[in-house]
Amino acid sequence: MKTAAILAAAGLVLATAAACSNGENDEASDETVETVASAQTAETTLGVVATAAEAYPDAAGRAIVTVAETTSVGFTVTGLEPETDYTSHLHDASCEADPPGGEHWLADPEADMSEDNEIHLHLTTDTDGAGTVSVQSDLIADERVKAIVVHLDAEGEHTDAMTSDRILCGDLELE
Ligand SMILES: [Cu+2]
Repeated sequence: MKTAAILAAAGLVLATAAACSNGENDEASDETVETVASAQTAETTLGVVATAAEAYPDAAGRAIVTVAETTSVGFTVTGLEPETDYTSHLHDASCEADPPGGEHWLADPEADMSEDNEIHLHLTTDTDGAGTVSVQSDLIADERVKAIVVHLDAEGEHTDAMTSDRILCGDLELE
């Protein structure tokens, strides 16, 4: 009887988790422990990486990441090329790394690099080379996030790690 009770309880937990993930109902949520991550915010100043210093002497920016039930990332840049497309990602190493920011942060480190497994932002600058962008992702940024990097927009395959086109980098610290 004890075993049956445990199995029944496990079944209830699984059923509750499935219901919550669909966002349909939470009437049984008092049967489970709520594990909503406490919100945290990290801010950083973006600096020009060494390889871009000559081309972008005035580039600068500021980024903010807020992690709660989703991850919100936003940044503002100035001093870039006017009316130009840029891509930004959360990265897994500090701006001191080589290349700055290391590789892309992957929500599932065992899965491949893809837009679905990373947090991306796409930005087109205005006529003054400035811009602001924000994105909200269902992926939960964690302590493996170490930096945000702004690249010239990539041409070709996304799986290119884009080591040569980094312009701005800012260190981030999440728990
Ligand atoms: Cu990147």
